[in-house]
Amino acid sequence: MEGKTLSINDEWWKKSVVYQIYPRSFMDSNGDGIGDIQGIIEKLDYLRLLGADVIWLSPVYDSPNDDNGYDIRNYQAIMKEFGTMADFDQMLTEVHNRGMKLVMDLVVNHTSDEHIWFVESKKSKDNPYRDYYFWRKGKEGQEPNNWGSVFGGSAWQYDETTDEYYLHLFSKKQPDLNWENPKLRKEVYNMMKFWLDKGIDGFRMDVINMISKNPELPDGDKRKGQLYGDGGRYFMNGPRIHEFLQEMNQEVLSKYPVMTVGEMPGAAPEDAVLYTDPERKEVNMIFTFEHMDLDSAPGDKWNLKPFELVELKENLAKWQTALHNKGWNSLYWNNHDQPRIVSRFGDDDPYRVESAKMLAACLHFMQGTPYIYQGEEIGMTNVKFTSLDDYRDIETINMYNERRALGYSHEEIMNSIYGKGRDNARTPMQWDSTDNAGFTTGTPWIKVNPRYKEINAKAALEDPSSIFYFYQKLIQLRKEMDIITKGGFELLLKDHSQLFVYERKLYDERLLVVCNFSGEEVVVEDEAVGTKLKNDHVLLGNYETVGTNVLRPYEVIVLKNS
Ligand code: TEU
Ligand code: CA
Repeated sequence: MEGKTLSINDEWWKKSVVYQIYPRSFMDSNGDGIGDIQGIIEKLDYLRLLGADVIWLSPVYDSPNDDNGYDIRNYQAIMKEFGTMADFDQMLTEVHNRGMKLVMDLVVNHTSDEHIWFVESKKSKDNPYRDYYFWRKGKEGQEPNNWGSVFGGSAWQYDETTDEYYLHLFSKKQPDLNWENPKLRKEVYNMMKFWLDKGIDGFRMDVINMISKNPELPDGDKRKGQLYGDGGRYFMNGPRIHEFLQEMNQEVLSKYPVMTVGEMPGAAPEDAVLYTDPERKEVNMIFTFEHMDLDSAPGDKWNLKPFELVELKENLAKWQTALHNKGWNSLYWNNHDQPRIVSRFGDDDPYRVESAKMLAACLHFMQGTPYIYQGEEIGMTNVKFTSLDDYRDIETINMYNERRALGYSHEEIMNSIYGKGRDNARTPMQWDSTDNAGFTTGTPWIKVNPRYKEINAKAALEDPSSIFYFYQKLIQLRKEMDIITKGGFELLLKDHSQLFVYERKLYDERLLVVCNFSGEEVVVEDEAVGTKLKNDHVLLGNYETVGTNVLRPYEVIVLKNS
């Protein structure tokens, strides 16, 4: 595969829709309660029917699962709970046989502490692998700096063997790799080629804008009441990030017809222009977190704040405008780290179906590559387990224990978990109304959301007006209508607190997207929009009857000017 010349249609990812699989929760084929690769193979026809072009597969590599696979012990072996390398090879062939592509998760900001590189590195200060990681002496008996870990506590772990601390921005079992070390970078590039030479079609790159740290590792600013400093400005979008990404592109990616998406917490549109400008040969697109932080108090996702539609519109419009004809957007509401969007920005009862469709259309008519997270296409909702024992996510459990120690009540903390816990997205995929939603014949590793009786893929496939077929239509339109992938974007009624209205334009074509983000009827008073609602041709709606300028609860209407 190396040395393939790229042709103009190598921007295939601009017309593609990506479906994210979180393998642990997708489909269990052998009754051990854990999703696996054979289970994925069983469901590929379902994804083909939906129309997904690309599958983004969350990590399936050998891992002790401290962070459900985002702590990798061996990059070139398959986690035994998920199956074997032969299973993987079979899955890749089956995906390609259906005309779909497979993008893998590249987690190279850190490894597991059980990775051979770290096992060696911690043995002694002069071990050849010592500077594959960040080791520092403490300061006056304290950690080397005041950074906190994303998963709670300090970002430094003391190791008495060599009387030094190692850096872990995430869990203690996820030591950060030192990208300043060219030998480490070479090892990563060789690993990437191993997977690309198998024929995979690209990478989603985990917190990839964290791999370049400010070499001084300075203390972060401490917010009032916070135990640790926020080192974010010293480890996100760091001094050598563009150099590293361009080197990775030069050494590896440029040799394959692949798609890349960088997960970039803390990246703003002006960063994204640099990361995704095709001339700079870094990545094709990035995941921003800005729209996912709008319902959090600054700096702490667990302190809930109601989201304001005006802020959401402003943010998404900013990204559409900033990257138009400069770079490329990813478009997402959901993933394995985020609560389910229908419970978050929609209404999971009684307007679950209407709001799920409205949210889907609002996103899919924008410019960029849309990502559908498993279960989003059937309107799966958040879950409320009463006991912490039913939760599995290290981030959630650490936060619970930390806040209990700080005097927060159980109810307060559970409310934060109901609103923002990552396990909202990790309850098993709901395939049908049989036990455990048809996900497993065993005991699931995490409980199934009790709403599976009404919300499941089988019911969706049997209902022509289901959310599933609405997504199928959106995916199809993206292929048929160049205006969706190429047109300009203009936000209308920007101060309206209930309506999200925008226009796409390409030459003399125009699409008008009118979304009611509220559970009330809303009259469109704006004359210009009202006239278009009356005269333009309705392309898509989420109510049986055709809309007027009185938008029903969570109604979306998409109109074409010709
Ligand atoms: O997530 C990066 C990340 O910052 C998120 O963990 C986010 O900050 C957090 O979930 C807020 O709730 C990536 C992976 O998507 C995530 O699953 C991993 O836990 C993390 O990196 C470490 O690999
Ligand atoms: Ca299994």
